[in-house]
Amino acid sequence: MKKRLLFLGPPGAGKGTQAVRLSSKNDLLHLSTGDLLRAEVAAGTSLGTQAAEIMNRGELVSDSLVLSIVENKLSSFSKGWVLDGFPRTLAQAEALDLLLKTINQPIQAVVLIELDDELLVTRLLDRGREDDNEDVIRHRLKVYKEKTAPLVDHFKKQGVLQAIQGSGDIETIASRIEASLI
Ligand code: B4P
Repeated sequence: MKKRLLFLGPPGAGKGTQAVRLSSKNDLLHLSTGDLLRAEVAAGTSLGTQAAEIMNRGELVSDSLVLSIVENKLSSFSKGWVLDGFPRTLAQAEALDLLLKTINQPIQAVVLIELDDELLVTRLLDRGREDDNEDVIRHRLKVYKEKTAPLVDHFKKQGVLQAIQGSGDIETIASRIEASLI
């Protein structure tokens, strides 16, 4: 199975849900920039205070802040990893390309989880995290389309993109993902 993976998709598509499942089953590092940022917020660090305000508006945290977090984690782990919610901008994708080249760990697959906007909104309203209210969710979808969706072409050009239909139950989607990674 491919072991250096990246999960891409709109907010609420299930990146976190599937990345946790796949990484624990296969002993891979799960690196979620959202979780790492929320840990900084919970710890009350100055980075967390800056990030909380941005996240609660549905905006993206700055590329430099996110990159510093990722570089530290990724360089120290070579068994395989699942990147979840990172990169989210072209600048982050280009920085990641460079980092992976330096540490000689190329991406083997980018799993794009696709789902209709209305289903995304319903799922996130059910989840009810601090940044999950309808106005903020719709703003996050807009930011996704503007800033993150261009990464689909970026990774398509690298020949690593696998699109997965994100509707259905969690197990069904997990099976689709595993089948695409053989
Ligand atoms: P993230 O933490 O990445 O969260 P997300 O995109 O909202 O959710 P995800 O797609 O992982 O959905 P999940 O599995 O939880 O980002 C939060 C914020 O952090 C961003 O808005 C941004 O501000 C900041 N941030 C993070 N990374 C950044 C970066 N690289 N650069 C800048 N800023 C960054 O699933 C959603 C819900 O659906 C859950 O409740 C789940 O239980 C449910 N669900 C999942 N699969 C389902 C299924 N098959 N059927 C029904 N429900 C399902």
